[in-house]
Amino acid sequence: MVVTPRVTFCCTDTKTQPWLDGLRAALPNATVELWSPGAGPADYAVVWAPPQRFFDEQVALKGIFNTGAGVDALMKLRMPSNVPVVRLDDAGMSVQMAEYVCHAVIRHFREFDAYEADMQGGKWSYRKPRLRGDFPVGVMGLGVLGERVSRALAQFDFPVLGWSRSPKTVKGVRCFSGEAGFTDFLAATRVLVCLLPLTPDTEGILRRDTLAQLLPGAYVINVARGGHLIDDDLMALIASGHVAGATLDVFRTEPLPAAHPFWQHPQITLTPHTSARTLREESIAQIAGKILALHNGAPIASLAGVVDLKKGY
Ligand code: NDP
Ligand code: OXD
Repeated sequence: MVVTPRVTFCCTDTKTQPWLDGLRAALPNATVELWSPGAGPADYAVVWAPPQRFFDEQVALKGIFNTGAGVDALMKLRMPSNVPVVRLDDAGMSVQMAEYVCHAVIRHFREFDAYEADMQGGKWSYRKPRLRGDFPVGVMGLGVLGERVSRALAQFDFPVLGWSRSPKTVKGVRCFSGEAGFTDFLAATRVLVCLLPLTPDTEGILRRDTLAQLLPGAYVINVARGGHLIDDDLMALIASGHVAGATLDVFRTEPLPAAHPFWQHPQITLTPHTSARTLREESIAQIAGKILALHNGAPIASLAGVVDLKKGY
């Protein structure tokens, strides 16, 4: 007997109809419904930031699929401990992240912001070319996104360093790991890129005492989560001159509140959490493929992107 999988979709902050249409097209033999309070039990959930009530009510789940790469919002909820949680594994995000970070690094290194201001002011002038070797870029997090970003940066001949929890080897990247490697990683880094998941271990990791260990004239690029950064510490280090500036895509409160000092800061470049967007078609194809695999009995360990609930990512 063929059992029809029941899929429930609950994504706040997302236009729901195109997702429902896409999931239905990709899973023609499944029942795919938009979740609402009191809905019947589903086998698989496709979610982004669902309310606690969702998990309180959905007690028959066999798999939870997150429509983003980061699961920090999910980890704040009470979830069943025996149900696999699967996050997006790239799904078109790593190339976006590589272009965003390379753009931010190169814009800073080549002083394109200053050239833009000069040209807008009718000023034709040259700056002394800087030495690439003076701008080692350190990538925190060498996972799906961080590894792709570090390889892309290495293509531009920047000295690239990477830091992860467990030891890694990435061609063209000087790799450090664990707490033992953190100080050496920071001390050799001038441009710091954060691509860590937000977990109890990494919350507030971009703070005064860590950023102060970077090479003088440091630059900070945060594309992971706002909770990694202590905002006031960044502002103080920019004011002291130790940090030259920052490019920030993510914030503790999103949208960034109108009164936040980042908005007006001349050395901080902001974007609205857009460095790597969830691409609907790629994501639906990935999630639907995994739902079918699980439903047909594939072992959970065979799927990419399964979250280790103890580590929180
Ligand atoms: P992965 O899980 O593939 O990679 C995480 C990396 O961080 C791994 O290398 C891991 O080490 C490392 N890490 C985790 N904890 C620690 C720690 N305590 N100390 C040192 N290293 C640690 O995640 P992704 O690359 O797919 O995504 C990373 C994050 O990017 C997401 O969690 C999300 O928050 C953010 N993101 C932001 C987007 C945006 O638009 N701004 C879009 C998509 C994602 P190890 O390899 O040893 O496990
Ligand atoms: C994600 C994000 O985690 O969009 O995928 O930030």
